[in-house]
Amino acid sequence: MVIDVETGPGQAFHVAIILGSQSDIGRMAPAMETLERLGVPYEVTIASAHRTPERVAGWVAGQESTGAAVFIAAAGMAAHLAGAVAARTTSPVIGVPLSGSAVGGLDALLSTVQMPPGVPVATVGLDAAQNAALLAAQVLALSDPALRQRLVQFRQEKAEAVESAAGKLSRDGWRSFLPEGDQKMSPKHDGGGVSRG
Ligand code: RP5
Repeated sequence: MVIDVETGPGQAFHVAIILGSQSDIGRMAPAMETLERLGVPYEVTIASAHRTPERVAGWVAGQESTGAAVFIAAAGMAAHLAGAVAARTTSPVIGVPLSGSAVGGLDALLSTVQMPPGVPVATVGLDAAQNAALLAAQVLALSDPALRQRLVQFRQEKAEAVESAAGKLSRDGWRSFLPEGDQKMSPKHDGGGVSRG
């Protein structure tokens, strides 16, 4: 699948996303959504470092030849995928370790982050699909001022959400953030804070 958003002359680079399994799509959806929101072209595929190693190699080579500037590789369990991609390209590779295993994703985290010297993988947090997309977009923005401006706007929206939450807190109190049924939480369970309001 190729999503080509606002690509014009001089903007041929794209982000190449590889998922270890179709079972990873739900956790990685925020990466695709974020790239679309930022107007960043991307391609996405499924290939496994263990089940289809040749497909991984062929896809990475194909992506390099068609203008992939950054790779995002997401996998769970013994997550060798980001390392396998990094072994085949000198472009930046962002690894996303995925949770969901019997050990809660610690296996994927260590497999992705602990690369041996010489073949780096820029690892984001467990299931941190949006951060992977933002980091990839920031790399592309080094040579794309319009994208950089969209990233600035994205940060501004995040800041406004914090300002809005802080305003609600001082206006309506901390209980207003709790679900309806929990708003009468008794003082012994409220963390012991002293209210001056
Ligand atoms: C990894 O193994 C995949 O990235 C996935 O997170 C995990 C389980 O894969 P499935 O058995 O669901 O295909 O390679």
